[in-house]
Amino acid sequence: MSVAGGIPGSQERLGFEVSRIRGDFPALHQEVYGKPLIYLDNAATTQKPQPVIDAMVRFYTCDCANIHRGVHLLSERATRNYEDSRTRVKRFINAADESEIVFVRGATEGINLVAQSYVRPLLERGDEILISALEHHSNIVPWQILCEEKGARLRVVPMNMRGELLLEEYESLLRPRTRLVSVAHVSNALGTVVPVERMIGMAHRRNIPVLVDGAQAVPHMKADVARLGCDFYVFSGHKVYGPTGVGVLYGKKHLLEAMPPYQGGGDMISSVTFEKTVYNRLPYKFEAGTPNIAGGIALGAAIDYLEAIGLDRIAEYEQDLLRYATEAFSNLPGVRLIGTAAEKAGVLSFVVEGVHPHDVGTILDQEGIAIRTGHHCAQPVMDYFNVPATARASLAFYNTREEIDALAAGIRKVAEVFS
Ligand code: 7TS
Repeated sequence: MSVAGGIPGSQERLGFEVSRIRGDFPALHQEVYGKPLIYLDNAATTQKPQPVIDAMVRFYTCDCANIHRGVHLLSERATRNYEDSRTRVKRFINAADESEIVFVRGATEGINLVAQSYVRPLLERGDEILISALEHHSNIVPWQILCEEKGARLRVVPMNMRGELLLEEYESLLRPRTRLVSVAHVSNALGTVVPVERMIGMAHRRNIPVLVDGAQAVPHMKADVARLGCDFYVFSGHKVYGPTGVGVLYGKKHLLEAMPPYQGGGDMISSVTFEKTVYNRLPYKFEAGTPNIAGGIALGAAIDYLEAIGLDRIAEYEQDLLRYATEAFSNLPGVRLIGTAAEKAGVLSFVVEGVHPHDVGTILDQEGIAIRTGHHCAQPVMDYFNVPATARASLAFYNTREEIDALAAGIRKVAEVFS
């Protein structure tokens, strides 16, 4: 591996020590095709800092045991570390209590859990579930499955050509039969920051509960469930510099209490006979089977890492980088940004005139630049903007202005190759 990550220069902006931060991410310090890796696919998944990797290694090296059951020391240690992580998550999103933090596989599983355990028992023919036009498939398909089964209707809040939701239309879609609003906090395909706080207020005035899909928000801004007032909030560990296979469902305690278990198995019970099972208390009622213990512990390490830098400083740095990149894109001939909302976070979705996004991605890859191309699991967004796919560069706080310059140069090269 050659060291290409610690590019010095103008990135030491805003007192944000990006070259030191880059030093914490081993994967950034490699070459691909003989070029320094420029990793701009952070909305798909983020690279991991050394403390997160260390936490995984430490678990498997020293503390490997199952949790909540052993009397032996290793199991006690593993249990304590896993539950400490839950406390960190609670603090991180400002939940009231650890019992409101359910560890799941990721945002997708969190949404499916709410669909199956909260909405399914109360949904009747003619009821409505309200989502928005900018959702990821994870926040569309679980509701479609339910609506189909129950004869309910999926309603969609429309957006404008900048990728902003239309709040007047939203208000008119909050109806007596609306059983839940489920909306992204930040769009993965457009970068739009959705005004969820306002939308939750509007829904709550009509006693409609709200789930917020925070998969793309938590990496970029302080997500405060108490301030938002949301009823449910989900996010994925791997998008916040933690491991894959672990995520979080936050739910208000009284709602979680009333919900039936999502899956049956070990750990979610308090007693079992062949006649009757008594379920465990929250949050274990929703955590059947051996969980991703190493992942849960390492997610705690990721949160520690983020908090040590500070979400406010991360947001400030990334907003500066986003402005810089947006300006750079405006000088690229034949390039159109898809998603130009007034409030955005970390995503530049774009098309290059006359070039298929996959070709854009392939040529950039040869330059060592990793972006994502395709529909980003948000096909309705692509349909709305009348494009089959986009190329998407998504930012993290370890990215630099120099990397944006390299991206812009790469896109110019794409345009030249195809002209
Ligand atoms: N919700 C949003 C807004 C997302 O962006 C994603 C993943 C998910 C839910 C699902 O997360 P998971 O961890 O459960 O898979 N988004 C992306 C993406 O934009 N590129 O790859 C995955």
